[in-house]
Amino acid sequence: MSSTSFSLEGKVALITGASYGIGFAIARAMAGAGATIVFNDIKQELVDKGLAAYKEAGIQAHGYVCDVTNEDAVNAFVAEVEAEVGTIDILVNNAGIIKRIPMIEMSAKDFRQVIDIDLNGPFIVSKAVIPGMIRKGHGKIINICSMMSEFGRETVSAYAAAKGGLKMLTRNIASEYGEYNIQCNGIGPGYIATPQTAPLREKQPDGSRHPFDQFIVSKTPAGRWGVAEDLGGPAVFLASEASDFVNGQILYVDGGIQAYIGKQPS
Ligand code: NAP
Ligand code: GCO
Repeated sequence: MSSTSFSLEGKVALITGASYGIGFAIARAMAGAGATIVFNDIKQELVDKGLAAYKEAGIQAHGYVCDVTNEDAVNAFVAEVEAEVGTIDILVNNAGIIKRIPMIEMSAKDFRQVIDIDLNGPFIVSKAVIPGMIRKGHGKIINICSMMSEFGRETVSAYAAAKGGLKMLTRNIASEYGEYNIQCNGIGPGYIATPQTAPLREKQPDGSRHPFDQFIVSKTPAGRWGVAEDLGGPAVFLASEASDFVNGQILYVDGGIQAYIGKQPS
């Protein structure tokens, strides 16, 4: 291992759904390691908001409007990136949604939408990007999985099914394309304070903390929610040459929540 093993200089990194949240934090960390940042979102206003945020952070990012569930749009988007920026060396399948609905109350339409974005999306984007990685002779794919790749809980059946599937898609891409020097791994964030989990941290009418907020903090050895920036270093590692023999793994960045029985309620 050399001093440049963690460098991303000269690499083009596509992070999907990265106008804000975890995707933005991962992109910012990768830019700090030298990568050229490309991101997409489904609305021009969000892409513009993201471009402004990257610029404020001193990052000259390339933003595109693209829905990861639309295969024709994704193929056109990737071709545009390859023409305008360069062949994609690093792909972070970050775009995702969650719908918290008790399973027997959830419509098939809602279930399908979560699967479409959180599982079909990473398939579609990876399928579009891998041929370029094969031509280049290397590639890094990082799928943003979840603790729900391992656990279930009330109201998140579609999300857990999608993220469980994404864990196995990660292992399958690793198996099928490892021979082309493409490594595919996952990052499994714990509970991270982003807009996606804001409903779980809302103050109660009496000013007390949300019960789920108290639960997660009591189950995390660090005694706190993660922040998006906690994911930057692990993502740079999995995007760099330092992880060239790491393949098909899910790296959980959860503050130890999966190792801990939890603190006795006070
Ligand atoms: P977030 O704040 O809700 O951001 C999700 C991003 O994905 C948004 O920019 C969203 O754009 C974009 N997106 C949604 N659907 C899209 C589509 N069809 N095409 C393109 N972009 C799309 O979520 P986050 O907390 O940063 O989470 C990012 C990833 O980490 C997700 O995959 C999530 O499942 C995963 N994760 C989150 C946590 C956590 O605790 N926060 C933990 C584990 C895993 P719009 O705003 O336009 O919808
Ligand atoms: C939930 C949360 C979780 C987190 C994350 C945990 O409702 O349980 O949204 O799903 O987003 O996926 O790793």
